[in-house]
Amino acid sequence: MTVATSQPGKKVNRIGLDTKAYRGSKTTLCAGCGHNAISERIISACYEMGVQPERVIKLSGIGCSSKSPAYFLGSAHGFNAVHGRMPSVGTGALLANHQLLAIGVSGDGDTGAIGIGQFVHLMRRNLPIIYIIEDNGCYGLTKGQFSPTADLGSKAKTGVVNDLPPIDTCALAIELGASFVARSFSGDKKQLAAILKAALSHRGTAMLDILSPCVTFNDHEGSTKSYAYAMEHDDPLGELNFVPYFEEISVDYEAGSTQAVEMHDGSTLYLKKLDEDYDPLNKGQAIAVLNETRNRGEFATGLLYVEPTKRDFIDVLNLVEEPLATLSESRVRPTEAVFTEIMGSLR
Ligand SMILES: Cc1ncc(C[n+]2csc(CCOP(=O)(O)OP(=O)(O)O)c2C)c(N)n1
Ligand code: SF4
Ligand SMILES: [Mg+2]
Repeated sequence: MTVATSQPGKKVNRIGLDTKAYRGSKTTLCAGCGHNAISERIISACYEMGVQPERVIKLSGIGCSSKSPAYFLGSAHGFNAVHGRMPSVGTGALLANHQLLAIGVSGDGDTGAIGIGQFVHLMRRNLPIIYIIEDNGCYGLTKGQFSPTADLGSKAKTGVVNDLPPIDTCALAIELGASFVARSFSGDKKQLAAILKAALSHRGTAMLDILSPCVTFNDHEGSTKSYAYAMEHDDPLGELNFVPYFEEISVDYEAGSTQAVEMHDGSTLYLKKLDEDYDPLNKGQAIAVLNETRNRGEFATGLLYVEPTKRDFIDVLNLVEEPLATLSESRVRPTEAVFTEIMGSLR
């Protein structure tokens, strides 16, 4: 277990750990890759929320994005699954021990192509997991082919034009039952920090689609997933301000223009609305706004949809409080008499 250090003058968080305890190995991704910026935000969010690293399980599939868990929370548990299979591995891990805090990192290819079947079932189960898609519109690891989130008409580095419409993973997740759905951009530190901290306070599936430019294969003119395009076409739904349950900060806000959403653990997310009267508790409006912004060639960012009190998969299954993984054999195995009775009833 990572032990709290109390050297004088050393900055530590609420559980006595410094930021080093939240770091992982040195990144091997390209310099400037959006995925690196997201790892940095995960490190700060976990530090600021006082997450115990050993309570975390990091999960991923295959891709540059899926390598990211190696670069944060070095003392957490980790499982780098087969391509597109992170949802089933995560489901198994959480059913065995639902006291773990699951952070999954996938890519737009890992999720939207080979993993789409597993993704849809994860969303409809509302498993308690933070599921991040590091979305660069291409298969970065295999040299930049279009992925299923690449926009119709966007251009690859080779000049090839994409002639298929994209899958909107946020619209899909909302439609299927995920209870916290947000979109952000790796270059927007403030928004991403608030979203990650709110996701850490949520109980249920928190699906975060984060635009994360691939500087090597998809950052040119004609791409709709480049840094330049993201900065020009990001349409934030409002300003987010997250206040964790352990901080007694009162936020000054104008009535009518700011909405307070109470999270599962008692933290509050304040949403200062911009021009639109957006309500993140309204599923239909979330889908409509996603469609409207996409039709304008823009992408809406911020908290798109939240249902803080929706029952998660662990509640639905009515699992016992103690993790199945640590229950004694005598509590998980039927006695010989019960077993004989069951077998008898099947004759
Ligand atoms: C079963 C299988 N099929 C294909 C591949 C080749 N492959 C490796 S990563 C990848 C796509 C990665 O794209 P994405 O998830 O978007 O991650 P990125 O590298 O862009 O972060 C593919 C097709 C593989 N490793 N395994
Ligand atoms: S190839 Fe692209 S996605 Fe992969 S590490 Fe480099 S910049 Fe990132
Ligand atoms: Mg990708």
